[in-house]
Amino acid sequence: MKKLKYIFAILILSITFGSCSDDNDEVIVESNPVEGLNKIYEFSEADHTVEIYSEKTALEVGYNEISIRIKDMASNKYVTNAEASWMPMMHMETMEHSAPHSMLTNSEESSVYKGYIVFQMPGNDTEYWDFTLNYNLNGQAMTETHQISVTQPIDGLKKVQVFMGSDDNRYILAYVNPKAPQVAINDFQAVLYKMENMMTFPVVENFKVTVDPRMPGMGNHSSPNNQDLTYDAATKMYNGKLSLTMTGYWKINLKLQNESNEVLKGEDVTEANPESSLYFELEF
Ligand SMILES: [Cu+2]
Repeated sequence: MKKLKYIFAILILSITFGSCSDDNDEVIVESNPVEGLNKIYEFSEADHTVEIYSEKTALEVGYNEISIRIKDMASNKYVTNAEASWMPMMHMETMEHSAPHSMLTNSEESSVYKGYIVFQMPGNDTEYWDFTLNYNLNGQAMTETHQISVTQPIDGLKKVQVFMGSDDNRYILAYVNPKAPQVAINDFQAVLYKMENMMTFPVVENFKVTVDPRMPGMGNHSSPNNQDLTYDAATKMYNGKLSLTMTGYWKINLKLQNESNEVLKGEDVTEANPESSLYFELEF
């Protein structure tokens, strides 16, 4: 998308300038690969700086897209061959555990290492998160661990569920999209992980999550044309459709089903049962 915009900008510029002068074919378009993102951390070392960006203003419980840039102070350039990787870790009073996370990739923008982390819980006065970054800088392997702050979402709405399924496995289901919900049929996206142990969270493939959005403040009415979340191997995420017929508070009732359509968590919404024990919350 960014590349497309870039190409578009060049196209427009070349048309604009190309038409009035011939010697102006060296138009330099400054594109900012972290435009619109918030720089939430900057870790300065003697010879380089690590910048951490997020769409949000802070790291929150739930799904967080994170972009990282490493600036080499000697050349004053952002590093494009860092082969960066990361490992989030929570240090609790009685134990340590990691969090579901993607790999870091700079395939979109060569100087931006992008990925996501699903934080299951916030830090507090005595328990904290950090992440270890591994990368190459001028042929040297670097490892750095930085403490980070993870808070509950400012809006207080539930966007991640950590739960035990009826198969006795522990799962983590996190809301990804829509980021800006509309009164429309929205593209709905979520990620699902199994907690194998404190450090290992494999992506769960080929399960299904049924979708039943309701407005509890308005007689618990539903909406038409929702589509259950199904697994997409290309993105390793679950895609479906979320129909929102008006603005306000919605509870998105969910049911997790395995490949045999056995329900592992959640219940149908009925007259007698107004909500599922598995849900996300939305307000817009
Ligand atoms: Cu924890």
